[in-house]
Amino acid sequence: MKQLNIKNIVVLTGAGISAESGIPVFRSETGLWENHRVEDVCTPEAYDRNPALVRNFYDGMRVKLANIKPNPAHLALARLGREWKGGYTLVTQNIDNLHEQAGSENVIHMHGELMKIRCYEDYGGCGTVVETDRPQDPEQPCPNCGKKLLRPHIVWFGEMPLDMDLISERLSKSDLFISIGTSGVVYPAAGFVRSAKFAGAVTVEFNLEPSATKGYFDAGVYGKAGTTLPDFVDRLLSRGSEYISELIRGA
Ligand code: BJW
Repeated sequence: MKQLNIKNIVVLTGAGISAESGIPVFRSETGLWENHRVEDVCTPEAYDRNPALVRNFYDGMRVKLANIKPNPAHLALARLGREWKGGYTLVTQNIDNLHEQAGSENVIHMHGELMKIRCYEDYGGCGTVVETDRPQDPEQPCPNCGKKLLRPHIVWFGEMPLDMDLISERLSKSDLFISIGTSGVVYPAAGFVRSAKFAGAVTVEFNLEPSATKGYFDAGVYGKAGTTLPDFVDRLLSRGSEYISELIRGA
């Protein structure tokens, strides 16, 4: 087997990393938008039909998020970002801000952010993004164009995820791709492991159980991310490529 020389790391996180902080995952018996049907809240068509329902849903989540704290897995990634000497990119599918609360910087939120609203381009808005920590007032004008067209800054099904060019560029240069707490069923994120493998990266997943894309991973670490990830980050920072070689040899 060729000698590993890991410089650039790309991490992808999903709902599972925030589960131990108390945010339910999407695809479980108790998850999935807390009894809302996905088509009632998570598509542009649903918003066209009933914007108040969709706004109220995200308003409720925003209020809950105010009392939720990062867990050891978020903290471990913040440490990795601070201490890794090579390139480091953290992409999250999550709309919560727990990575930032833990101290991670330059987080790429490919599915948007709960604490932001945006002037809706499809309705003739200008795309300006506004930070918010409160329930959305439909009468609030956009600070840039003045139109009252602000919507949750969330990527719904059928919409293009954010920062795809940047993510593709980072994946194409990755040496190690780490996926944490994602079921691997929602695209394009579910395809990132394949892109990373084509770029020659070693791939490792962290989950409670093998994900839908497990066949693309060189190694899997199964258990709660809050328990498994701090130890992994510790070893990666102290032993680098040598540790990853051992991990995939033992897989
Ligand atoms: C733990 C743990 C612990 C638990 N420790 N682990 C047919 C085929 C293929 C694709 C499509 C298709 N029809 C349509 C599509 C495209 C569609 C799609 O993928 N649909 C599939 C469902 C079939 N995708 C889109 O529409 C996307 N846009 C798009 O494709 O644009 C076109 C395009 C083309 C080419 C290039 C680029 C773009 C947009 C997707 C938008 C997703 N939005 C959501 C909602 C946002 C916020 C909200 O409303 O709340 O994002 S959906 C939801 O799923 C959310 C998540 O980010 C996303 C992924 O879920 P995630 O994170 O994987 O969560 P779960 O619950 O599924 O899994 C949690 C995992 O954690 C589990 O595995 C647990 O085991 C694990 N876990 N506790 C470690 N303690």
